[in-house]
Amino acid sequence: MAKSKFEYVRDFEVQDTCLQNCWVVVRVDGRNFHRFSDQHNFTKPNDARALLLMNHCAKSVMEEIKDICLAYGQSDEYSFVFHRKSNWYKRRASKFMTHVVSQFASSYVFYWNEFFPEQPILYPPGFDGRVVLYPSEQNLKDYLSWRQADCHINNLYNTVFWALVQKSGLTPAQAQDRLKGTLSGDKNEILFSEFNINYNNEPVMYRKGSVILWNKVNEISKKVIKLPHEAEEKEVEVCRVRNQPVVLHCDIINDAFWEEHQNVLSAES
Ligand code: DGT
Ligand code: MG
Ligand code: MG
Ligand code: MG
Ligand code: MG
Repeated sequence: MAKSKFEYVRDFEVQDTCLQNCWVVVRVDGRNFHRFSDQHNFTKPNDARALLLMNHCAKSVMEEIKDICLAYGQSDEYSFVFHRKSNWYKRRASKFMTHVVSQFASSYVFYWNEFFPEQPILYPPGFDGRVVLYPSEQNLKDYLSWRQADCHINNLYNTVFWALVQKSGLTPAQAQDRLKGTLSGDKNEILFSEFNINYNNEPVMYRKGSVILWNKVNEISKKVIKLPHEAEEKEVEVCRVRNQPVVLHCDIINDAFWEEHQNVLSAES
């Protein structure tokens, strides 16, 4: 077919192929969720509804994009890891990033009501996205450890901060002042001695964030079949193995996690 004289504009598009053999991570993060969480009355420091909605959206992303082998989320962010051998959309970074972020954002609005039945969504939230390539398994594990360490540091700080504000009546400025220069041991101590809170007993989803992996489950469904030599139709049970994303709340910094889930990074697809 003859090309139009306009076709040349295609050449203005740039190649954005992700380097072969690297882990591709897409991280999405809520835009100005400081404001969004305030306006939608998220409980402080953690809102279980909001975190469960984030997990649900991440599962929905994985159901749509099977080349994602693992996801990790905390606060208003989620990281999606594409398998290093993935050739989805010929590894175009813009495809990876925009599909993940748009699927995530539309899911967030689509499923909002299920998680916030009493809180109408007041305006359309946005999410940013970025793509980062990690060339070695260790780099990828360190990336995920970095996000989980971030979760821990922020959550410990926020837990003490809001205890000081909500239970001791300090103003936010006073609480901030009180925590200035404290180490994590000091924060644990304040929680324990002043609020009788053992930080390690706080909900594990808040402390560790959420990891999503694929898990094989047996799915049993009923099917009506008609055998050629029988007059009547009959109902039979059909069992098939289905891959399903499952959410875990556990430590991913120590080797134990990777030893337990060796196939996650080694599988070819
Ligand atoms: P950004 O990402 O630069 O557009 O700006 P923000 O405001 O989204 O900043 P970010 O992503 O660094 O921080 C996440 C904000 O979301 C932070 O202000 C706290 C809020 N947030 C996240 N999860 C919760 C929650 O469970 N409860 C409450 N109250 N706030 C939360
Ligand atoms: Mg944000
Ligand atoms: Mg930010
Ligand atoms: Mg964030
Ligand atoms: Mg198209």
